[in-house]
Amino acid sequence: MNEEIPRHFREDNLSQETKTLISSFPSYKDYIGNLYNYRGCWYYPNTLQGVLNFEKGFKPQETDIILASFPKSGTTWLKALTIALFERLKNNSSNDLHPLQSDNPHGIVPFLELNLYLKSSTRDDLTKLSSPRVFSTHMPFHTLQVPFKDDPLCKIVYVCRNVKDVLVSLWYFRCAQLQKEVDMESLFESLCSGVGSFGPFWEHVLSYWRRSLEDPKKVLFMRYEEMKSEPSAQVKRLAEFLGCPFTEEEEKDGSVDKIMELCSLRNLSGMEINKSGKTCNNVPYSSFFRKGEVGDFKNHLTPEMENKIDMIIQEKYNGSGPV
Ligand code: PAP
Repeated sequence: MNEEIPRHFREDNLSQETKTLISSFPSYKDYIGNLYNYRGCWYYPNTLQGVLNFEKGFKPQETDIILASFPKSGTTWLKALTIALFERLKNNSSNDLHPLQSDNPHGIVPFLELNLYLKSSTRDDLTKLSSPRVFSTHMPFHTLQVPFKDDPLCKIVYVCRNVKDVLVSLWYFRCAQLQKEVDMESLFESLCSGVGSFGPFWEHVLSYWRRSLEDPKKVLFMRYEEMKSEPSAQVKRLAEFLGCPFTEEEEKDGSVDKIMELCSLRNLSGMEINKSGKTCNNVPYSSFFRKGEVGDFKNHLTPEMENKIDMIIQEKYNGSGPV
């Protein structure tokens, strides 16, 4: 298999146990490689190994914070905001380099299944991390909660985005990752059928949406579109949920605006580290920043594609979902 393909797509990291296990799982070969269905969600093989390693090895702490999303829904932005919200509580001198200036949000907040647990042999000692530990995931809620068993769940922030913009964003990202033109029609079909990495989209969103309704103190459901249309209110909402609300003084001295500016796409994408750096899975940091607009799908999808997606939304959410 092509070594240039990011590691989490490949299948060169499977234990014998996993090879045996997945041989009975539903599978599908797409334009990147094999996908396997585990607990109702589709994964590339090495990613699935990461999920299994996570399920077995992760020891949750009540103070943990997990940032969850379907890919291309605003993960990078949510990570940056969370980092900035906690960083402001430290009394660092203004000469100190802000963490967001020295690393990409994905380098600071690692993915559980895609980074920390991707390799079965080398695992960082996560108990050494200071509290609150902040992690991220693209796994659906029911898989994320496996290691929690009956323990109280830690705080989870889920960011959701209009599926049509997710599709377009994913298309650009895949073209950048694979360094070739990916067929939009196939990506569209895979999103609609649900047979794609971390799919189906609808069940993913619903898993967190339902939990956020049941347990709003533990699961915060955010929407990319609301973060764009009312950033200040959404940043304050996030800060409050994370237990670090803005003080009156901070609100007066423009701290909310400063955090929004620091985490803006324009500012982050202009930083040297984001122009030249790469993730540990060999993905250029620059590919996480593109237009960041709501409704870019109008420039890419045909009316037929839009209609089909609208019909699926209607069927899946039946008027009582998150959108
Ligand atoms: P990931 O799931 O691979 O981590 P994710 O960050 O969720 O990706 O999504 C990337 C999208 O968020 C891109 O959208 P676009 O393709 O429609 O442009 C990217 O531009 C957008 N994005 C990244 N950083 C920000 C930011 N700071 N503010 C707003 N949007 C952002």
